[in-house]
Amino acid sequence: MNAYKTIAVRAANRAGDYIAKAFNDRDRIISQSKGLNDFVSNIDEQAEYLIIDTIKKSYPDHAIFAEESGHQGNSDTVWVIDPLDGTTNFLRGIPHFSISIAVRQKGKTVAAVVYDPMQDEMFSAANGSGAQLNNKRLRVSNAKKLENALLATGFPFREGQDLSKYLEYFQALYPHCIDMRRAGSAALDLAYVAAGRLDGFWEFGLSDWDTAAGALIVKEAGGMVSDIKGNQYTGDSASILAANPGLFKHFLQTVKNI
Ligand code: 2AM
Ligand code: CA
Ligand code: CA
Ligand code: CA
Repeated sequence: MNAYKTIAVRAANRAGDYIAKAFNDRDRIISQSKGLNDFVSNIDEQAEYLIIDTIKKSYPDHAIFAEESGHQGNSDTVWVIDPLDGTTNFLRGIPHFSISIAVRQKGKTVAAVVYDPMQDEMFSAANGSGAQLNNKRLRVSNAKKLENALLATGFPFREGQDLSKYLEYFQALYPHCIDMRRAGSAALDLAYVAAGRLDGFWEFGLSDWDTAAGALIVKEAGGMVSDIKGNQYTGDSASILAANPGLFKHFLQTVKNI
C-alpha cells in the first residue's frame, strides 16, 4: 500500500475510535458556535490533535492544513485534514459523519481517506492506484441520465451565501432526477459517489478540507470532479460537482443557462 495512505488510514482509525466512543458517551461533548449555524466541539479538536500527532510520528517535516488549527509547517507535502465532517449530525446524535485526510504534494493530491467510524467504512485512494472501500475496489455508477440519478447536495447554510442562486440550480435539477439527499457530510457524499451509492453530488461554499480527500477518491473510482460550470476544481473553487462521466455531461448541460 502507498506509504502515505497507510499513515492516513492509521490516523483516521485512531481519530475514528475516539469520535465513536465520544458519540456514545455524550456527556463528554462540549460544543461551541464558530458563527451562524457553524459549530465545533472539544471532540473535533481532540480528533484533530490525534490525527496530526499520528502524522508527525512518521513525517515530522511535513506541513499540515487542518480545519480547526489552520496551517503549520512549510513543506512541499501538505496533509489536508477535516477531523470531523458533519459536526452538526454528530452533535445531534445522528450517526452520519466522517474524518477526511488528504496528502498533497506540490499541489497534487496523492493519497486520501474518508472514514465513517460508525459504519467502520474506510474509503481510500492513492493517485493512479484506484479507490477502495475497506479492501474492495470502488467504481462509480453508470447512470447516464438525471432521470436515473440519485443526487446529493448541501444547502447554503452559511451567512451571506446566495440562497436564490442555489435554488435556481435546485429547480433546474430536482424535477429531472430520482431524488436529492442532504445528508450533512460532504466528504461522505463524495465517497458515496465513488462507491456508486449516489450518482452525483453538488454544493456551494465548501472548503479545501471538506473535499480534498473525497475528490481524489471519486476520480480514482472513475468519476469526474469540477466546479458547477465544468471548470477545473481546486480546493478554493466556490462550487463542486462530482459524478460519473456520463451523468456529469448531462448535469452540466442541464444547468448551463443558469
Ligand atoms: P463540518 O461538519 O466539518 O463543519 C456540508 O454542507 C458541509 O458543511 C459539511 O461537510 C460540514 O462540515 C459543513 N457544515 C458546517 N456547518 C454546517 C451546517 N450548519 N449544516 C450543514 N453543514 C455544515
Ligand atoms: Ca466545521
Ligand atoms: Ca467539513
Ligand atoms: Ca469539520
